Amino acid sequence: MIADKKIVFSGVQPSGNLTIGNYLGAIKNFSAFSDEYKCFYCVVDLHAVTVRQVPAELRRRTYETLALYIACGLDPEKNTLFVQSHVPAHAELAWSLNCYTMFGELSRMTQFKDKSAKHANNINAGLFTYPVLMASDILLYQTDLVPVGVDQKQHLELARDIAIRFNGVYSDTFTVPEGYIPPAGMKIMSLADPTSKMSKSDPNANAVVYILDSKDDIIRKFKRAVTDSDCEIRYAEGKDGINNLMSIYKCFTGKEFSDIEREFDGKGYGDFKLAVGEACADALAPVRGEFERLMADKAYLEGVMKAGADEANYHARKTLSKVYRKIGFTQIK
Ligand code: AQP
Repeated sequence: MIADKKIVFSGVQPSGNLTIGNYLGAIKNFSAFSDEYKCFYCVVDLHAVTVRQVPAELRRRTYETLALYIACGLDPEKNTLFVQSHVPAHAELAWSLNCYTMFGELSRMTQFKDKSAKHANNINAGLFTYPVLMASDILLYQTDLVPVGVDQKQHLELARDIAIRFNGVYSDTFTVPEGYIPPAGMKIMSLADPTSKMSKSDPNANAVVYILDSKDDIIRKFKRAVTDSDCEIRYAEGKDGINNLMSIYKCFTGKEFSDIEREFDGKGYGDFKLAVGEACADALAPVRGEFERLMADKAYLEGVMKAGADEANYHARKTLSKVYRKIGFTQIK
């Protein structure tokens, strides 16, 4: 608790241009917590280097991700917005928690298996211990609730297991966090292969809709989306492409699947794809405008980063020194 409020933490990697998966599964839901909870939203740049990044691009995307947080409705006065590498306690706690996490547990993480397959020439130790850094991010703030897409469920469960294990050895130290996985938008799939997750690092730009894509690009990408040969707009097993488009349409319009089925009864996939593209582009247009305004004001973004880092550092250091005391590290004034 901070000032009688429960705590929310979440983060996004600046590892590419953000997608509507990142938006619908995570960022769009963040602002709903701002009034009731004390919220920490982080740009997790330390996580991003588990995959090779071009330094100048990583720097630019860190600013862009912060600007997108704000453009998507996160008010820096109400939320602590910060960059992970500005708060050294994340890396420090991760080292200690590595020693309370089992090799076997990390070996079972599906994201490690997926990313190792994708980056076979760079299966580094950071990729393997990524979930421990994520646990540290969450546990440092004594987080109660973590809003994430369903792909992060396994990592979140590991964070809970680490907290419970540490608390069991040393007495209560960490709050054991709960996940918040949004009912809609939990997993947005690739437009080219609707059986795999839409990811910002997908090399096929046509498979991915970026938050900052132009209206024309968004409509063009949806027009090319893979569907099926059955020509019926119906949410059903085996219709992965249509199910994905219906989920995206639902997220942007608030309509239920049954209403969508009625709306497009007797119509073809072409009409439906155009409607999904337009709903998506219209919903994102204000975000794009606000993003451009913010990116033109670097000094403002740096002010937000600095204020966020100061506040995050204060809370993170409190937890870290508690952890160090419990472990038995000596402390000097
Ligand atoms: N397709 C998705 N559907 C729903 N939620 C998603 N998220 C990501 N993709 C989808 C959610 O976005 C948040 C931030 O994700 P991240 O940047 O930390 O890493 P990620 O999950 O690995 O996202 P990407 O886009 O797939 O990045 P790359 O390609 O760099 O690995 C998380 O809450 C995630 O659930």
